[in-house]
Amino acid sequence: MDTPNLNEFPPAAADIAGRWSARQVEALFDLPFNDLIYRAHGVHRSHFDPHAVQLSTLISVKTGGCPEDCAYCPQAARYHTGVADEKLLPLDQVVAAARLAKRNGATRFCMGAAWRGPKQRDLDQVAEMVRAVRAEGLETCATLGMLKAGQAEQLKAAGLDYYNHNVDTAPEFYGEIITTRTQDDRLETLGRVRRAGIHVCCGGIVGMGESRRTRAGLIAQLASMDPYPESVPINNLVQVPGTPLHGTPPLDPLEFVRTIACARITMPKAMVRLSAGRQEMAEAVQALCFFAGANSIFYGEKLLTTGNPDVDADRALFAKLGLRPMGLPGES
Ligand code: SAM
Ligand code: DTB
Ligand code: SF4
Repeated sequence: MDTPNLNEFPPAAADIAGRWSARQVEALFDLPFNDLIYRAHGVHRSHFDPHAVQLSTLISVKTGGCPEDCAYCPQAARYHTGVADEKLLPLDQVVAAARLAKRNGATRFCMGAAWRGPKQRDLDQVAEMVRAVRAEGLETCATLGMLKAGQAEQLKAAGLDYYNHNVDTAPEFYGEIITTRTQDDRLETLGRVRRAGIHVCCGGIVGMGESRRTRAGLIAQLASMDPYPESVPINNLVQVPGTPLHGTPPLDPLEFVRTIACARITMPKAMVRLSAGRQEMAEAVQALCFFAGANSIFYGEKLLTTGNPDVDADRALFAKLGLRPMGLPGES
């Protein structure tokens, strides 16, 4: 008698409407590793040049002192992590950092602020930063927390290309990580961003002690957004002493690769961003992530407050793997 193929049950495919349930994504996670990354790589190749990786440089324009309680975050005022509460950076410093990022080969500059959401005065200043960075010939991205009515439109008018706002984890695990705002609050901001015509950058974090089912639930939630985000950052938790999640057993690196592969299969045309956690990740694991469909990274020695591989290390890795930086849209 033929042995039933358990990998086909439940089917590792979306439903007719293209939506993915957590169970369907979990079936992808459960595939033998080689089957999963072979499939992901095929999807990747049919939509993208497999040798091109998009480079974004991050800057923290407002660091620390955040009133939220995100259990992973070194910038939450309530945890004692040694991150000081700083003022909004002056415009000239932001422009100087953007010029350097461009000279190093980045095509996008992402400005992050440790706010629950921007006050109107703050937003006016960030809009000036967006204008100035765009005038340098870079794509712009901002991550400022929750937006109120009209704020996304103001950012769009200033030339903002992307807004990053993560759902962070699957709905059933979210309350274990953040209590000061709900996932619905986040979805509301994402709706405002989408309606203002700004590209959506939305992803999450793994390695927070969640189950495989929860990781599958995160990917299913992102993939079922209509449309799914243009950019999907997958962060591996950077454990910072003083945060509640410090000391969480680390995720098996191959499970991280599986998460990237599932994001690629379920969101074939999205830029899948291999985000936080690269400094702690072996080069061979990063190489597997690129094979499994990751095609963008944060580039430059710092994320917001924590470290990232330096430019020379990434250039050497790209040379070893035959990868090259992706140009701006419309450039060859
Ligand atoms: N305050 C804004 C917000 O939360 O939307 C914007 C900045 S916040 C630092 C941006 C994202 O960084 C978070 O949503 C989270 O996914 C990610 N992040 C923060 N701390 C992290 C850590 N320790 N490890 C991995 N990702 C982290
Ligand atoms: C995202 O998903 N990851 C980036 C970016 N969006 C803003 C932030 C990672 C932050 C890691 C911790 C830190 O450096 O403070
Ligand atoms: Fe504040 Fe953003 Fe950090 Fe949460 S992730 S504590 S909102 S800076």
